[in-house]
Amino acid sequence: NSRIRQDVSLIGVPMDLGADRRGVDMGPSAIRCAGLESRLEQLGYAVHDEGDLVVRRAKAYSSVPESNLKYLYEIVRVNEELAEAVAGIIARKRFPLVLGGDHSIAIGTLAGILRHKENVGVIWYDAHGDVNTADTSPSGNIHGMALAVAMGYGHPALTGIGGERRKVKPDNVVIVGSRSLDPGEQRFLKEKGVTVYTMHEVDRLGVSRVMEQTLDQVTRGTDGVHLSLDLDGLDPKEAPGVGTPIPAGMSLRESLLAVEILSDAGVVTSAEFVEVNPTLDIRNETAKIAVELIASLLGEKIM
Ligand code: HAR
Ligand code: MN
Ligand code: MN
Ligand code: MN
Repeated sequence: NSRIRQDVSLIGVPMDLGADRRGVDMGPSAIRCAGLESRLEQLGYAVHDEGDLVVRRAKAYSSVPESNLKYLYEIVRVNEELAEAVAGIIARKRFPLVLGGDHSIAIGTLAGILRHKENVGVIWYDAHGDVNTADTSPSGNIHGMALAVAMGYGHPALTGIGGERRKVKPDNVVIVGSRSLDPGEQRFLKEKGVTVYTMHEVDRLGVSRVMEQTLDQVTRGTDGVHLSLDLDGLDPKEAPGVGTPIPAGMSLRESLLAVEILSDAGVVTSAEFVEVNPTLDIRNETAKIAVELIASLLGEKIM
């Protein structure tokens, strides 16, 4: 198999504030219940479970007076902690595997990674672009802004997470599987020159070409590759346990192929699996899919 030659550190982030919808905070628990740890141990990994970060429940709806950003300061606090934790895991030479939680946690994950890496390549597997800012967001939900923030665009409280630090360069980002991009996001992505393989390109080129081209892009001039996989990238018929399902998505087979291609390339240095919402799921199927994808990413083979 193509195992990564590192121990794995698991960290859960029971965050739902970025989605402004309860349930996705139970994602880490559901993914653990689906047997993640034993599955990785069967693959030969030493797994260090760092536990879950604490996310304080907001007493009442809170947004910042001067903008529509919901739960800004608690999201900042948790992401600061996550950045610290991820940087520590990398310092100990382990592979960081972050379990969400809503996608706003990618801000902290990437901030932690960028303490150690100059230029990280990012594969954003998602039905959405998550490149809104307060001005373009239709919802004020920070999970729809995470990728823009990682590139340095957004409210200073968000872009400042992790201190004065490097940002992800637009040229090192590839979005795969998108089929719901707000008008402001379409403009942003064109303006910054981010590579986007929408479902249209996936259907035309096929997953294998898309992933090969993605790999070319994210490894050119980078010193690591982060996979940020939003389970809503998959078709909701197969992965129903997500808060913002969009039809006509990546199939489970296509998604497995995508992570297998990444595994074979041996370039992924960190990963996160986000947006599993067990309250919307059917018999924990979406969490089980997350476990299948993680196992394949980390080298599990059919034979
Ligand atoms: N684009 C919409 C917004 O910004 C919806 C984004 C939300 N959903 C996610 N992110 N799960 O991938 O509000
Ligand atoms: Mn997302
Ligand atoms: Mn999404
Ligand atoms: Mn590059």
